[in-house]
Amino acid sequence: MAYRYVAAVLACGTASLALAQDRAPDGRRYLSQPLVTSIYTADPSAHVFNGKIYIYPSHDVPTETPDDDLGNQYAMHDYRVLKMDKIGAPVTVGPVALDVRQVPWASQQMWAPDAAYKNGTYYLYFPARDKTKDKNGLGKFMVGVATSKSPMGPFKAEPKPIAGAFSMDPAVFTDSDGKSYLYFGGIWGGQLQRWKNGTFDPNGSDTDLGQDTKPALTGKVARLNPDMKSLAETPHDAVILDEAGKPVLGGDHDKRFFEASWMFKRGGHYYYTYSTGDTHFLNYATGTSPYGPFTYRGHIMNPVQGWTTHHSIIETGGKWWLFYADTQLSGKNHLRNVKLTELTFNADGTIKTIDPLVK
Ligand code: FUB
Repeated sequence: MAYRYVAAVLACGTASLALAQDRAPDGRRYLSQPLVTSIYTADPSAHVFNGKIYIYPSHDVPTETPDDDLGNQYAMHDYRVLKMDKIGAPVTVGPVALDVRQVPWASQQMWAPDAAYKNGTYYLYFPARDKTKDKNGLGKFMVGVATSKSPMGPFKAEPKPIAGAFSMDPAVFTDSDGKSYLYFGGIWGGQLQRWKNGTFDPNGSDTDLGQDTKPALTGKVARLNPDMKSLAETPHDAVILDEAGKPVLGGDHDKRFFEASWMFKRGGHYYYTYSTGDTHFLNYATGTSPYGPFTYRGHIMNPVQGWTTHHSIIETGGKWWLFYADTQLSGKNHLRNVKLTELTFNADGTIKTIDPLVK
């Protein structure tokens, strides 16, 4: 078996957690190598601020908690920001940017974050369980915001979660007119199925949505106020339509929304991208408004090694880039490593599907 010390140079001299193998257990070769090996990272939200690339990932940590459908194995408690001057440059791993103990309302599970910049302030958006208890003895997922004068943090959390936002996986998109939108939501462990009409049902279903022949649950989108810390409106459904113009059904697991919203705009078209969760695809759907509806177009990426798949997409240096994660370093679902690869478009604006594992 061939081994390589991948990314050791990229990790700025910090010790590696593990050796990265060239090939997955099934013999296929990894398309890309981990960006950092000194800590475990996932759910990378990449941005270009002041000409540099900053990645806001989840910071995965070891736990003895076995895998379950609520995601209790994802026991993360803080965030660290990654920075690189340009694609391919060495990656700096920042110090702790925000810890759950510094968030007055949060109890545990600092899951996939995102960031934004406006008027000299950086905003970190993050989900975490609050301090209430549901039937499982766990808090409900809410979305918070923290601010800093530096893109690397440290960030100071607002005392309460963002009113009107809920569930998890926040992603902020700022349109060319300067208006910003918060996308959020995720089913199963993300509890989106428990929020009906904006109210949380503490005894609601964990995974059984009973939705197979009905329109699938959707991610949510709401415009942010100019303060970037509050919603300007009640969240809308980010509806995904199939090729026939009908809402994608809950039973269509290869197409329906599960988690990991990410919006970008290209050629005047809004690309709403997301994960299908239990079928492990990254998908995209396009529309003419940040609110949708969005028409399903296809897969951005086939399944990675590992259960989750969560990404971001940016344009920098004249090319488009997909940031994603797999479990190359650990082989464990909850100990992931972020990667990147180029994203290419066909002439008609469709995306060329990427295979993260190649023969
Ligand atoms: O990393 C924890 C959770 O797993 C994220 O919030 C989801 O998007 C999935 O990647």
